[in-house]
Amino acid sequence: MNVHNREIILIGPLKPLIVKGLDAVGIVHKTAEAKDADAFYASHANVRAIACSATTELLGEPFMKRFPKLQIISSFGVGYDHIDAKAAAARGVIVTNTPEVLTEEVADTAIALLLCTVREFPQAERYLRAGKWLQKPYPLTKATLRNRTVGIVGMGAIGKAIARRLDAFGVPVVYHARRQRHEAGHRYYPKLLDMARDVDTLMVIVPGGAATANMINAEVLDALGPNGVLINMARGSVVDEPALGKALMEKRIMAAGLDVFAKEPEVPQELIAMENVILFPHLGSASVYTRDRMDQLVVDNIAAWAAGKPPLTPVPETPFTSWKN
Ligand code: 8YV
Repeated sequence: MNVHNREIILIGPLKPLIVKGLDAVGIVHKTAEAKDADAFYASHANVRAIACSATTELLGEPFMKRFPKLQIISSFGVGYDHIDAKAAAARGVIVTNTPEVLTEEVADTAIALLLCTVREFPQAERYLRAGKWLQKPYPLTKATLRNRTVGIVGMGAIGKAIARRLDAFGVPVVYHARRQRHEAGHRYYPKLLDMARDVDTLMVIVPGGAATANMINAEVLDALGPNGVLINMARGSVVDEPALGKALMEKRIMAAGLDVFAKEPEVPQELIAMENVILFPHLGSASVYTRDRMDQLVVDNIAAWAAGKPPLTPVPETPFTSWKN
């Protein structure tokens, strides 16, 4: 492939590792530097490769149609609900994501969020900083992991890494997923509602998108009950946010730990106002170490494409056979 055919559109922030890596592969056109996005895309309509260095606005059929020769979208993040992968498949476009390199980091964050929510560590730290410990000790926490059962919603690679950690903690784990994973070694619930009824803690780690939209709704929260704790490490779209706010307000569940929100970075004021909600600014994978590995994988998929080799991590909807002409 000559250099002319190796033109790449880069969508998203200009992270040094990505920019340097792509510069070594071909000519990079940066949306971050474009004054008018429409004119910019129109002037590069012949590109065959797009790299996204962060999750972006939805890249659907109307977007892909602008690039008739497109062969690959190399996307940052394990989640790719911002890309219509079925539309890509229909156009012969390969979509790649960045799985595995973030699995353990996100699982670490999930456990941290769970512990913070159940044992109120952020609140206790605020208490100390406010000088209140000098008056009296922080109250004993109502909740503990010691008498809880965690129902994991979604048993992919990250779900399994979370389950492994909870096993080591001596916390009973069950799970709900689209299909049973026999290798998981935990009780499987085909129905989410049944699991929510039987456990007091839900750990949500399913992919986002239409199939999981609002799956954690008022009915599920009520099944979880007044002792219930909800942890969302997936996507904001998976939880009916107003229903969650209402359930927390009315004490129909006990607490929630949220790393993701429906309209990030906006977080509903009612959630911010509640003491029994722990809010993380979407930092599941957010260490320099792990983000560098994710960035590198975005580059490596483009480099494989440029060399005419199979992509490293195509998503299941766009399995690789050959690069289209
Ligand atoms: C990133 C994520 O924080 O990989 C994912 O799907 O949600 C996170 O690792 C996210 O992509 C930020 O843009």
